[in-house]
Amino acid sequence: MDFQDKNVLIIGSGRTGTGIAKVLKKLGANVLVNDGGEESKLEIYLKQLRELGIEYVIGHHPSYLLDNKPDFIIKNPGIPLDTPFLQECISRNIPVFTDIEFVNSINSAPVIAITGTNGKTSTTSFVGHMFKEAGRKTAVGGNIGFSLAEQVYQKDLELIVAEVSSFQLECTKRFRPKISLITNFSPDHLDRHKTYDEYINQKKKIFLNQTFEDFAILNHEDSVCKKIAKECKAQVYWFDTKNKVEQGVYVKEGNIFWCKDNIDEVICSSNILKVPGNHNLQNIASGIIIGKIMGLTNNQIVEAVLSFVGVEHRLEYVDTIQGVKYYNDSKATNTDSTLKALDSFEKKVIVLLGGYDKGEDFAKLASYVMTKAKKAIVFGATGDKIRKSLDDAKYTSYHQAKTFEEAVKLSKELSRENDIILLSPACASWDEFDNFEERGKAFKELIYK
Ligand code: UMA
Repeated sequence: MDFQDKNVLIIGSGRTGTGIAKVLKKLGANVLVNDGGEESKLEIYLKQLRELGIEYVIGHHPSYLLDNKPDFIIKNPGIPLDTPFLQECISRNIPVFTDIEFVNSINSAPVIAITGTNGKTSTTSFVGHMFKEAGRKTAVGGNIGFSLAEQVYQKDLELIVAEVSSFQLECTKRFRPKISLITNFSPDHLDRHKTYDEYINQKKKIFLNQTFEDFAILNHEDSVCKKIAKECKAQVYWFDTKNKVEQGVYVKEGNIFWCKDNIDEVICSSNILKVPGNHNLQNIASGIIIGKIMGLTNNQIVEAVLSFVGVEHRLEYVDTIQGVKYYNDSKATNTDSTLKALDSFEKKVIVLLGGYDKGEDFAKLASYVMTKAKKAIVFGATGDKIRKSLDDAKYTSYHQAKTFEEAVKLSKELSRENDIILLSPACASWDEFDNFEERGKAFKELIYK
């Protein structure tokens, strides 16, 4: 698409709205940004808009913004589509998209798009790392924390690696990555998508526009992936850490194998990974498929596996203080992610659980805490709800703190030498923080206080 003189209304600044506003302005569009938040809290973004002479309206979403009918609207993925203002846009036949729809209009480099309930950030990081290490000019962005539009607005790019969320996929029409990858499925964001089926429907959009010239990578250990595979028109590759697959990557007797056209070859041993847990093995296995499809050599792939140490806020080892090891897994914003974190440790941990209530059920988490946690500290908006689930599971080694800060303090007081303290909250951070990154950073400061 040519953006010259297009009238674009961007709803919601943040990293995404601001990023795409800046890029579209540079590409000749007439851009107006509208954010319903408080001006004082948005200064970091408004400053960037002013610098490029981009106009904005802040504090509310007035209908008059639609009077001269923008060509289209780009909404921040954080804003639900059922917001009255967006419903008004739709009723006035103004198309509403998210930023990822335009990635190939900004840069024509092949897009590798990665989604799934958990592991998408780690997988995206690994894939980006692998291509950068191999000397390919690669942009990494999207839900991982950087505006995709800004990352891809550069010359001579060879590859775009995008982490995409259900919130971003929700408003896509033509988004068509060269390679799509779904890590796994479990119920998440039900407050937003209402049903699990609807959440799956949004995620599926990652491959629905693909054709046989494209590639779709799916998790062979995931029942939903297996079910939706028949809807893929792209060439399907599988990853599995337990059983052999016909085409893709699998793990057998401690070795990672690549299999295509009935030929199996060992890539490397699975024990060379620096990142802990079977879920990380899955992430790396899926990433290796991308490396192979894109023509990396086995040596290049193995070098990347050896040098990949993981992602900040994702089972990140922080420090050992007075014999207590601290891990920051603030990115675990749902129960499934926390179950995987608890599974990654051989010994029982002291786990911090709580935060914003996304409507999840904590019964399964409680049963895991029973066997995997020496102690649990529950806190924040979901503190009472998690406590109730722990009571139902007859788990008694828990303590409750009102705030996140109190929870970290309490965990330190209760710990003994050789303990592991794991922040893996199973909830979003929005009751006390703007995002999980802030929560993770706070954790990394509070452990020294
Ligand atoms: N707003 C309005 N009107 C409304 C509601 C909100 O104008 O009715 C405004 C808010 O005032 C705010 C903006 O919309 O200014 C939304 O800000 P934000 O902080 O939610 O958005 P970004 O900074 O652009 O962050 C987004 C993603 N956030 C969400 O999808 C909720 C980030 O994903 C992503 O890293 C970032 O873009 C970079 O591209 C975070 C996330 O939690 C990590 N994602 C979910 C997940 O991973 O599960 C989907």
